[in-house]
Order: sequence, then C-alpha cells, then structure tokens
Amino acid sequence: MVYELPELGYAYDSLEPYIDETTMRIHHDKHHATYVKKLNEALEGHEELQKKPIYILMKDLNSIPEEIRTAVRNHGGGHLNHTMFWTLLKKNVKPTGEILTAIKKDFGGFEQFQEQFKKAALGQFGSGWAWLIFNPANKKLEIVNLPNQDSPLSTGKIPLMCIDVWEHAYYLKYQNKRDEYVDNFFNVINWKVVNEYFLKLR
Ligand code: MN3
Repeated sequence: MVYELPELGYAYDSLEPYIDETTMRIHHDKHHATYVKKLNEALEGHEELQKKPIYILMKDLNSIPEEIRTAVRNHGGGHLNHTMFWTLLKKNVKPTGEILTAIKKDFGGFEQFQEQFKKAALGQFGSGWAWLIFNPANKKLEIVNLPNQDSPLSTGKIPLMCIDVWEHAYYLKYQNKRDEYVDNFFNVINWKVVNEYFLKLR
C-alpha cells in the first residue's frame, strides 16, 4: 500500500443532524477506502509515480501513462477530493478571516456566494462536486462544478472548499432532496480551515 486512507480526525456522529453518522461511516470507511485501494492497484509497478504526492499526479494528468490515466483520474481524484473534504467539515463555524473578505469582494456578498454555490451543487447533473476555487489566472475566487472525481487542480485551479454531490454523500438521509442536503451543508463548513487554505496561497 502506497497511498493510505487518512483518519477522519473527528467522530463519525459529530456532524449530526446535518450529515448522519451512517453516511459518514460508509462514505469514509467504504467509498474513500475503495478509491485508495483502486488507486494503489492502478499504480502497481509504476514506482516513479508512487513516489509523488497525489496532488502532483492530479495536477499533470497528461504525464500519466495513457493505460492508467483514467484510473488515476477517477480513483486518484476520489482519494484527493475526499481527503480534502473531510478536513472541511465541522459544525457551526462562522465564516471568518480573509476568506470572508475575499468572498464578499468577488461574489458581492456572502449570501450571493451561498446562492451561487448552491446553484452549482444542484446544477451538477449526476455525480460530481461543486468547488470554491482560486483562479491564479485572474486572482479571483470562483465557483465551478465538475463531474465524477475530477479535480480543479487538473485545470490549473486551486481548490479551497467543496461539496460532494454524489448520491452516496447524502442519499441515506436526504434521498432525492439534494437541495436540503446542500442547504444543511452550510452548517458544517469549517471556515477556519478554508481560511487557512486561502492564506497558504499568499
Ligand atoms: Mn464521496
């Protein structure tokens, strides 16, 4: 095993009632674990690639040999995206710091940001993620949605915050009501951590 499933870092039930314990257990222990397992299988025999952190592989997918590129894109993306996602979750943390200032500046206000983020999360047809990213090209925050396990890093964007809108992320509790899941997700964003990721760009 080269890549490993990271610890969640907090209790599975600590996001209740917004994200339920069973969903967190299955999502982390089964879904994320499977991405890690399949990523490791894909990279068997590719010692040079195994030495690199996963974000480096995702930044430059074209450098991955074609026969394993799709597997790395899917399972490497799954590993990277979920690894970030777990760090972003904590109940009742208010938006704070320079990230809040930048959100207000680039979206016209925090409520406008929330609206646009929700729209991206609901507008992702099928499986995927909505992202708050930093675009190095114009130095602005932007919201994008991407299908499957695609990473913003693969298109030169820096991910700061994200919501998983694969059905496995919410279906047990919310069934078809993705909009309720997204509304409640705003109660579990750890803005302190998002702010730290934003400050690292300086
Ligand atoms: Mn997921």
